[in-house]
Amino acid sequence: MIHEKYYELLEKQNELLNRKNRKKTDFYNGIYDRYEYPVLTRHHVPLHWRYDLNKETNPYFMERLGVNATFNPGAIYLNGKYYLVVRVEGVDRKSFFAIAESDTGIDNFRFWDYPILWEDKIKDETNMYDMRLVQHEDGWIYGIYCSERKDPKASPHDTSSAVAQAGLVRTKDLKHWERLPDIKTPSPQQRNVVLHPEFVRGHYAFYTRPQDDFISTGTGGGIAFGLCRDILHPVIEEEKVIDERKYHTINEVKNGEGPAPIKTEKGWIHIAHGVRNTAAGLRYVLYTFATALDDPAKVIAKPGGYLIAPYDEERVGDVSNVVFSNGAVVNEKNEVFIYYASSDTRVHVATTTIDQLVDYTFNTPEDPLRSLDCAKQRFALIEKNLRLLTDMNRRNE
Ligand code: BGC
Ligand code: BMA
Repeated sequence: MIHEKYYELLEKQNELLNRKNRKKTDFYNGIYDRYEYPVLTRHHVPLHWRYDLNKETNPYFMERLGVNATFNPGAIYLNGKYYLVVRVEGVDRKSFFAIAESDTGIDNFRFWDYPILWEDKIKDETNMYDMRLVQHEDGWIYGIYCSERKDPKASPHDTSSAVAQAGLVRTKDLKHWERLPDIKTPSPQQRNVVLHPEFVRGHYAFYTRPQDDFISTGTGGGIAFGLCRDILHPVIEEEKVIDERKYHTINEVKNGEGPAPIKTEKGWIHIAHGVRNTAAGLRYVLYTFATALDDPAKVIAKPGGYLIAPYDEERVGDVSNVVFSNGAVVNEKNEVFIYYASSDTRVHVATTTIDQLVDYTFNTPEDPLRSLDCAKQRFALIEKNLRLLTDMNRRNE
């Protein structure tokens, strides 16, 4: 017998799943829109993934396998639908991947019946998260995720040191997944590895993020670029840093490629995360840069500062003061949907267009890196505007 509480909770959940989302009216920057509600929270996860519905085996209708958070989704737009490969984190701290689908991209996301499974080939892999989904021109959809395991070199009493590697999977239909070997790079640890959607000089091309340690990037200078000939034996021999971390910027401590870059007429647009340290811990924001169409490793534009930072209630969560993105899609109307999670807790969407993203990325002034130069930069804008305003006033007299 099914517990009566199930139907009560189901009704409430359906209200949440059917709720229409709308643009926030109290937020404006001309670059993108924010939305009233997150597109996914742990409350969107199907009840039958969490409760045993049977009244005999679960008389109190307890959550048997609770879910802590839904965040950092990979994203893909296929046949008119928006799909997210969501990082679903159980109350046991382990994450797994699950697909949620929507017709609008801004609301009504629904999880498929089951989370994603593939053949268990990497036995020491403990945790999996932050998948980047890429439709590659070779015909496959690839997923690269962070595959985390206990550091085999850790001393016997050290039960937290870990190694992060780039796990690789591929699929044609998002249903059947093939686990390929981990991607090897010259760096001892890797996170935020992303496949470029096109071949570059006949090779598979990747954005990587060299790092010496699990948390600290150490000598890893920033977002790097590397090539590999054979995706079935994924070895990147050389990583060249293309977007360097810099002192006293939004990415002073770490940065990493977000979703796969978006192709536009003026260049590839990259959305990345930048991290700086504060007395309250690390602060994660998103920023963009552009690389050349004929050389995706060559940066040709880089706006100063961040594109998206934690805003209002986004600031607070399991890991507060974080926004992170590893999924963005473009539909046939050239509308861009940037999926980002706030504070490792829930998923939001920000929408814009290719034209706006290009204008923002190519026409936002660069970071001059020093306070007085920043003040001069602003001074010049004010001067230009005041001149225009005075001219207009004179004309109207
Ligand atoms: C967590 C990630 C985090 C990483 C580095 C992992 O164990 O699951 O969310 O980014 O540690 O702090
Ligand atoms: C990491 C990422 C994310 C996470 C962020 C903040 O390094 O890989 O999984 O959102 O830290 O905790």
